Amino acid sequence: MAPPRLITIPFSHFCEKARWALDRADLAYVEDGHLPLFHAPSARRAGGRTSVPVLVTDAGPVIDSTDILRWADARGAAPPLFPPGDDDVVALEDRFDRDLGPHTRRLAYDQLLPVLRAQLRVIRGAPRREVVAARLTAPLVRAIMRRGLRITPAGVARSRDRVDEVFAEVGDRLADGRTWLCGDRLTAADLTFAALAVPVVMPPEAGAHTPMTDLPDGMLALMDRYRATPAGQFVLRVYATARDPSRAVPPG
Ligand SMILES: N[C@@H](CCC(=O)N[C@@H](CS)C(=O)NCC(=O)O)C(=O)O
Repeated sequence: MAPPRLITIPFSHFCEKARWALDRADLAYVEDGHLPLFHAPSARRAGGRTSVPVLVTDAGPVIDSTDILRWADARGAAPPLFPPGDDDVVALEDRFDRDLGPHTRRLAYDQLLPVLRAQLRVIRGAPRREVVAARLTAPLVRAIMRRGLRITPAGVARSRDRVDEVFAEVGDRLADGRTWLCGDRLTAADLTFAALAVPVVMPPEAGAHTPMTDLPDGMLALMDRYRATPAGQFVLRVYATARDPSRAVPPG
């Protein structure tokens, strides 16, 4: 039986969330990475909408990162990311998906789109032809992404507030000295928070898929700002202790 295919944008934090769950459960898969915009035909062909990750399995596509975590829970060897009956984990995972992921993404793209051509030189895991095409059409790609992600000064300010709010909430939860957000081991709440915080915290262990060189000053300032918070420190710790670096090999 062929291993499932994980369609991704390699540096997408929602894709990192899914990839981490599959790696952690020791489930085999083949990653099929694409650049943003170029990813859509593959996602659609696989039976998804346009968003990734999509896990293409023999039994059909698994279309959302949360469903991929549950798919991994049902098949993998690791203790489940969603402990049965733990509503707190379900609620936190959902909150981070809705109120953190879209906003860390907007803050990072706001900083990185102006240096798109330089970033295209360090991106790994996407087909060469897509990188060349994106480099040739960089102004158009930049404009489409700014419009699609609503990257405006007001949108960026709103996203900063939302990220601050979620980071403060997580910091409050950790203030009693606990190791994990819920219970006494890693769950979907920790994994989702850490993965969706990657665009603003940039833990080194995520560097195989998220390019971290040639970052503009604004991006470094963003990273310093969030790394300095208790929630940012938590992200660095979760990555250092729970993300096996031997699995963080870039695709292709
Ligand atoms: N709820 C989805 C969100 C995934 C998502 O937002 N993916 C982004 C990449 S970070 C994407 O594919 N955006 C392009 C698009 O929607 O066309 C999930 O958890 O899988």
